[in-house]
Amino acid sequence: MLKLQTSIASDAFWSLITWNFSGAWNLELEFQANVMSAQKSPPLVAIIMGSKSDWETMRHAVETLDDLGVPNEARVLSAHRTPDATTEFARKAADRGLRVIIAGAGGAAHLAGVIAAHTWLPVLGVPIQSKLHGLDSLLSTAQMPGGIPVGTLAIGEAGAKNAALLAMAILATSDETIRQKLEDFRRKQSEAVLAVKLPK
Ligand code: RP5
Repeated sequence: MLKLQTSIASDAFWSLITWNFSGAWNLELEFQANVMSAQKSPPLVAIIMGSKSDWETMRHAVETLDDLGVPNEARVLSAHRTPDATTEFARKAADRGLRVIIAGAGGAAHLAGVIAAHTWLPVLGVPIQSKLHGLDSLLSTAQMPGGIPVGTLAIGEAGAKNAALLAMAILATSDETIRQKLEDFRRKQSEAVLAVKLPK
């Protein structure tokens, strides 16, 4: 009997090979494979940004998910400039298999709130650094009236990176592979901090 198990993570490896001999000649080969690349798997996280000019910030969310092997998609949609397409995206997101949406916008940043209004999926907002140092973006994203939540992260690059990690934490509650990757990331991060050598 041959049993093949796969999961969504990107790094291909053969983690367990167990040979079980039962009866006279019955051979059971059991192995676990983790062979599907993040790029080929259906996206679990969408990274939406209000403008191409947001990419330099939002790419940190994309790169974090790519580095940790979480299938994702990224695109520009604007609450103001493409309202119909934004609404359509949000309405269809859950049925497409997406599980978390990250939305980054700057200025009068309504993108995360508009998306959240049209989906039950968790929406994480990233305020983009703006002409007002991102405070306008932060308040526009965070100050949702009660009833439609947006989980708002820090302004700029750190917020984008943390949005990806928080998306992973949400997925990790029901995905063992992603939980392991998140824990590995945390462990390596701690090791790197403890290994720092100061000039003195
Ligand atoms: C927002 O307006 C975008 O999210 C962006 O942060 C800001 C400025 O957009 P551009 O004028 O650079 O396209 O909708």
